[in-house]
Amino acid sequence: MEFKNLIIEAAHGVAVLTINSPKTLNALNSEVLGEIECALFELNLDEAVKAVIVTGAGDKAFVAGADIKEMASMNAYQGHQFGLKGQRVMMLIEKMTKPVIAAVNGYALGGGLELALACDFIYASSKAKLGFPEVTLGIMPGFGGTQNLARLIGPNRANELIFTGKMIDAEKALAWGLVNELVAPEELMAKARETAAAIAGVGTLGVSYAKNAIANGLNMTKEDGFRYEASLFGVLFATEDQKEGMAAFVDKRKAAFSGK
Ligand code: DAK
Repeated sequence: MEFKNLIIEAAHGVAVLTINSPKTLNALNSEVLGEIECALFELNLDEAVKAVIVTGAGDKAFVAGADIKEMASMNAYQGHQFGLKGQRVMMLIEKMTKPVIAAVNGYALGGGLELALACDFIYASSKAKLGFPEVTLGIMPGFGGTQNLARLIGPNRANELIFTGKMIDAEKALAWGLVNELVAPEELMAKARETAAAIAGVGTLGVSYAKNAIANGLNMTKEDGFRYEASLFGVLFATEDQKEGMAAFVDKRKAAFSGK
């Protein structure tokens, strides 16, 4: 499928989805959100893709938020539809059976930071700036930001970031645990690709079930989470990946996982 605002490349199990609307610093309008939803849906179904990287085109922005110019003239119905579309994208990333890495190459603001937070983890350029400017526009985060940020970095730091609307730099984002690692801008994609390739080389189903257990377990009591983990763990013993992974260890060879 062709997209007007996205560049999709896939090779060796790793797909890169680049949001490419530089005139608005890759801001998320209805069309861009719809394209991201379609692209992620397809990438999730594509068995050759084992890990996905989401990034922004250019060296200035990952995504500078939802498109303020489009939102400015929305009525309540359109605002509602827009919100539902954005939330579908964020939930889709969480429900995808494969890991999604955010490579934050510049501004990640508002809906852009929510997109990054919906991913399984974030690598950031040392020049990135992150924040939730919604309150400066008279609104609040609405694509899951209040929920995902507070769960990731705790309520107090989330409160400070969201209530002030101020941006933080990449160093502070690292210190707060918002991003996993800072990388020189020119090395960001290489780092993300290296990690995605490592994920693509291990047991597909083990990775997929681990993602499922972590995401769903966070909404359970610890005891229910343990029970859920045990069920998924058990299911893996009915898969070719488990047979192949363990046979390869015993035979002292590299496993060739089929994802089945
Ligand atoms: N939307 C539309 N256009 C944007 C944009 C945005 N978010 N961000 C930047 N642009 C455009 C600028 O208007 C400018 O366009 P022209 O004037 O050239 O036509 C171009 O991109 C370059 O931007 P600047 O000239 O401003 O570049 P600077 O380097 O000076 O500044 C900046 C970069 C990122 C600091 C600045 O552009 C900026 O403050 N941008 C806005 C950031 C922002 O406030 N983002 C948060 C948006 S609120 C919802 C759920 C969620 C949301 C909404 C609804 N529902 C449940 C309904 C989410 C809301 C948000 O994300």
